[in-house]
Amino acid sequence: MTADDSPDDREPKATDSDADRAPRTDGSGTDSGSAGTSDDADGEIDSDSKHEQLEEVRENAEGEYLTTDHGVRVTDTDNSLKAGERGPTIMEDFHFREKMTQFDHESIPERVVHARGTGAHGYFQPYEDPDLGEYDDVSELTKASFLQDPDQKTPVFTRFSTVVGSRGSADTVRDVRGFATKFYTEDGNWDLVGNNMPPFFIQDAMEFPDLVHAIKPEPDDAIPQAASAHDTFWDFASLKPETTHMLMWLLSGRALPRAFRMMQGFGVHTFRLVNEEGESRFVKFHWTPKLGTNQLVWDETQKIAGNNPDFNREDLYDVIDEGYAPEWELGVQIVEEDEADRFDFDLLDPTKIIPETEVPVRPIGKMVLNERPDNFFAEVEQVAFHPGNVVPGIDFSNDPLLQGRLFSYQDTQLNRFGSANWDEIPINRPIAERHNNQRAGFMRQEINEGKASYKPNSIGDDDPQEATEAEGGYEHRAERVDGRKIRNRSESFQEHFSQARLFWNSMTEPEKQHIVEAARFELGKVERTEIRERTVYDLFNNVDHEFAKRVAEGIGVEPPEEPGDEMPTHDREDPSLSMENRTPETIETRKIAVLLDDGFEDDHVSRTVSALEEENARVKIVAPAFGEREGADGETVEADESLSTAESVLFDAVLVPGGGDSVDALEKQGDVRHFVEEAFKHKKPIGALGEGTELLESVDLPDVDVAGDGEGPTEPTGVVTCRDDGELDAFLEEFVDAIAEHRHWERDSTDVSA
Ligand code: HDD
Repeated sequence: MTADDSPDDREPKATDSDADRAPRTDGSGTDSGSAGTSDDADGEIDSDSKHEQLEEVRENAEGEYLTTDHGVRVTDTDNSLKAGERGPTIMEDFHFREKMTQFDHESIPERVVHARGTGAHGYFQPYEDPDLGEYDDVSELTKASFLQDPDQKTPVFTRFSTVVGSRGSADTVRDVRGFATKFYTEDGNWDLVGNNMPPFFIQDAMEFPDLVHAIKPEPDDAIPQAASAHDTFWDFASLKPETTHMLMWLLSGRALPRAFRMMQGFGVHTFRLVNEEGESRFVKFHWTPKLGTNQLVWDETQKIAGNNPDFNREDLYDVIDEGYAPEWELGVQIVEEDEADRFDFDLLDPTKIIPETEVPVRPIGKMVLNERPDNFFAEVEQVAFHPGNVVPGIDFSNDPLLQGRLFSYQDTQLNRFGSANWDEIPINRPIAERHNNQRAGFMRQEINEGKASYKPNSIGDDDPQEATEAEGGYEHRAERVDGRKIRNRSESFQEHFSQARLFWNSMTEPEKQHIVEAARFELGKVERTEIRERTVYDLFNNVDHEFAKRVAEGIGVEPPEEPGDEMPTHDREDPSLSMENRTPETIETRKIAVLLDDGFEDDHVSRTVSALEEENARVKIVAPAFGEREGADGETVEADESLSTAESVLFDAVLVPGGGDSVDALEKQGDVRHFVEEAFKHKKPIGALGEGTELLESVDLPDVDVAGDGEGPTEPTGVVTCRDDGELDAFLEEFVDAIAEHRHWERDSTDVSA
């Protein structure tokens, strides 16, 4: 639906000045309350609308003179104005003063949580034929206009983040990831401010400052950075059993995503969808990545943090630059209001999920991120989200965590920007028109015409007018609320272990082992024995007895003899919780290192590179040094990376082509052997052709039958070899399958962190 062809009941309300009133988006350019006309001449919102709005504030210095902020051309920006060549600087030097003042003020407070992040532009598009099961049409669920028309693309900006670390911390730490999306809809901005894990640690916003104080660096020495593995966090967690479910997620591979484009997103809270008839249903929002969910292993994350602390940030921009726009499906879990009580948990409790075995996720549209920002500060740092930014058709529930967030985000933006006008910053400005009587404050951008900045007024025809619900006005759902003021926790919020156990039960053995090893690391870093014991006895032993024993054995705590009193006995599983069930059969965007030197087998390289690229993998030639490399038959390739810049941890798979001279040269390099050994240790697929197989033999990979002499395991290990060029096609097929599998956990399921 477009602003121009909105149905009659959404026209502005009838008054004498009707003829002057502009459509809901400021495409006409008339009476534009929002500085920066954004959309097409016909007022229609499309995927370019935000881009066009931002175009008005973009600046490009190419071929231009250097000027002061006030537009005066500058003759010399290296030397301050002095009284004599060796004399003191003169106050009159306006260029020096301005340059220095700008510099002195160019940092703003970082976000108190989620300080480290990155973002990209894109669009959201409802599906043509949404699989809505009992609902034929999304309009039965919600009147949100941007969800209705499959031809309409609504611009979005999404910011991904870690939570705990400061702005300069590494990307690959063990942490929750933020997943916040601003939809610039024709009805105003909707911010879906979620995480990559569906439950949360606590149940009431009142506890949030305590949670954050506990997990952030400790207050006396500001150690450790970007880590939950320390006393104060586990002290807090062990005293709050409601954290248990989320702790299981935090200890799992979900906390080490391979890429932002390979992680799910969740709105976490139960929200409401409301249709034109005013009917409301509960909803949970899900983002599902088209590329599936994939994780790094712990040892790898530590090395990447040193080798490339911008690993996830860079990955997002690299794939966009290389033409692969990451994509997620937006899905909803719908619960009728009168069915809210049918669950064994409270829908308002944010430490709980709705298992997909109970309510399936229905896809309703897709998000594509296809444009990187031009300026990190102006766009990624200044983007400001607020869960209270909703549009008609989307409403809140009484989840006490959500209710508190509705205060906190507006407040935190005041701290970050020092002004209530943060919504006027271009990246935050809606495309929908804005008209109200707010027109002052620090850094006001808009120039509001007219004398009357109050209501009611007769001087300005009483404009701007309030809209009725039929005219698109936001009407809060008239939920009946009746209660006494009370400060306590509902009885329905008191069970904390059942879903933690569901999560544990749903893991594969390598995933369980990952959780155990992560817990051993985290608690191993905890100095106080009583905190380690409390976590094992009071939390983990109430999830699963075996789990608690396995952790205890690794951290010097006496393993519990009996299961905890509160341990649920159910053996329910939900396959959707295991990342292993979410690995798609595609190798699209996987980064594959081809290790070679002069004398490589030309045919091996050309055929494998083209076969892998055909599958949309990103192939990088890694040679001992940068520059051109010549094959045995004279073909040349350019090295994308050298052994000084590339390590196996930065790749998803390794291929060693044949060619005697090439392999001989590689074999002499310790870095090459380390590359292959480490890729193996991290369970990555490895391919070798011809003489390349000798390289694998020389590094002596454990339990792999590289020699092909039957001395070794026969089960698949993700190491694919080919000695006969006649079998190259079969090799390629097998290698692609091995890459699609992502990691080969069966190599050694007792050593997941590697
Ligand atoms: Fe929050 C930032 C997600 C609970 C208070 N939060 C922030 C961001 C994300 C989330 C993704 C970064 C947004 C960006 O990229 O700029 N927060 C969540 C989720 C929660 C949650 C999924 C639980 C369901 N948050 C939560 C509570 C409070 C806050 C309970 C306080 C009562 N969150 C904030 C904040 C931040 C923030 C302090 C810091 C920077 C900002 O808001 O803009 O206000």
